[in-house]
Amino acid sequence: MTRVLTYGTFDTFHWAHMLLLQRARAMGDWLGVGLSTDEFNAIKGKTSVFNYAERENILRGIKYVDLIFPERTWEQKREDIVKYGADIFVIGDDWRGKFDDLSDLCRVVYLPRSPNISSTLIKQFIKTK
Ligand code: C2G
Repeated sequence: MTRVLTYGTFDTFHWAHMLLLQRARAMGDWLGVGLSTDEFNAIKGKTSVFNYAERENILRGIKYVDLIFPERTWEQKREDIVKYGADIFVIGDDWRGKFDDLSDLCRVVYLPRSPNISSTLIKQFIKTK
């Protein structure tokens, strides 16, 4: 059984998030998602439109996602990989290189980030309405 982990805020859930989760899940038999808490978002310098509970509720409805757990720190990934027995860590290549240090524990894969869509763009578009 190949177990995959990914992490993110997944605010204003959109098709690129879905594509990422779909591709991540397709790399194995199980996908766990470390969902950034509102507090961790602040550490990441992000504010999300939807809070953790609302974002988690959306991910719960996605068939590619087998487990959702809070992402509270940058450092927890190593512990999570061991805890969940992850074989692969996947994330968009906007993070290319940033998580190579995990490669002693599991395969690290950076997937192409989808162009022309982001939670920021969606928020900006709504403001102009
Ligand atoms: N993503 C993508 N294409 C986009 C936007 C996002 O492929 N146009 C991917 C990101 O690369 C990431 C996932 O979708 O793999 C979630 O994106 P965000 O919610 O923006 O997550 P981020 O803020 O990058 O958090 O510790 C890791 C961080 O928590 C990642």
